[in-house]
Amino acid sequence: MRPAGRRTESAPASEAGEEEAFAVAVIDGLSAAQKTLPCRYLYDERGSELFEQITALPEYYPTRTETAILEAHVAEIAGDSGAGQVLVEFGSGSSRKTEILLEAMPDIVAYIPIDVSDSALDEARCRLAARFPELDIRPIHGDFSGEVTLPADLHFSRKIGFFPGSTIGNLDRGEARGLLKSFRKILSPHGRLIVGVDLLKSEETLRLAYDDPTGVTAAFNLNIVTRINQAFGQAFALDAFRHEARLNRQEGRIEMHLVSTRDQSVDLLGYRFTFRRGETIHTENSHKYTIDGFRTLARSAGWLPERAWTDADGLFSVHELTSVRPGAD
Ligand code: SAH
Ligand code: AVI
Repeated sequence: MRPAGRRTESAPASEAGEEEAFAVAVIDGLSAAQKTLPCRYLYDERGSELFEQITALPEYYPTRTETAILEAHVAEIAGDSGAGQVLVEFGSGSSRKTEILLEAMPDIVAYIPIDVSDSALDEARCRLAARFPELDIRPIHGDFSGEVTLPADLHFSRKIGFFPGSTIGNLDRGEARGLLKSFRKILSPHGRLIVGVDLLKSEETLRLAYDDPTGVTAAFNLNIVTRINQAFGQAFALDAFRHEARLNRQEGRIEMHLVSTRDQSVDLLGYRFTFRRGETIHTENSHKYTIDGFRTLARSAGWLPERAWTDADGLFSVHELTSVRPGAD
């Protein structure tokens, strides 16, 4: 992973590696029986902008609800942060919720936002540096599910992890368990993790949140195809795909798909991918949990669930986890 805090270095080798990894993911995903693309590729500069627009939609309840929970319980959530601690955020995006925590944690010495979106990291770093001039901000550009190496000089500092937004819901349950385990190692010893988790709710609320009438979520979903076109040539006709949000009750998740509106073939990276009318590319899962369901998952990953906070309507939850067996597998 490439540190993005000091943006003086350019890393062509790493960028070439990233492009190759993207190409491999596209070829693998579009070759599968159910075509798929990894949802982290939704977040280039445009994708991050569109996600920010989503967070402001009246239909997209998670952001405002989680923000309100954090504001209402910040003193408890911040806990006894103690001097010299480091805040590590996974999938930090705009880092707006982080500001709530940082205000209540004046003793945090360093903040490490980790994100695949360079533009989001940059914007957040500039804004936070202006608001918290004493804070040492060390962004890491990369995939939080890959190998994450924190700066060596912070190795022995106590760490608090922050994983808001229900980004954990974008992984299936097995992957989420693996990710929670790996976060425990990253934050060890004696790590503490604050995780935002979206809750199961009515079909209507979920559908509207993931298929808003103004079409921002549709644009966010379609942007993954635009990104492929920009990286590898204008292979996809954008008007030949439409956004669809599907509720998968059995898996307890809402899925985003891009539906082919006609029979077509797409020539890309030396391959020909054929689509029947109605066939889809599955671009994202967003799993929803019950409070107990998430606590069970956390326990299975070696975390001890402590407090959980929710809103009056039971839409969203914020969990405090502590490390049971520091550093253990
Ligand atoms: N934490 C913010 C943003 C959530 S959107 C909030 O709560 O509003 C999800 C964020 O995670 C995006 O900024 C996206 O770029 C990032 N992201 C998604 N998958 C990632 C991955 N595998 N590794 C690192 N960042 C990832
Ligand atoms: C970042 N992630 C938790 C969002 C979600 O709700 O699954 C991404 C998103 N997809 C569609 N709208 C928002």
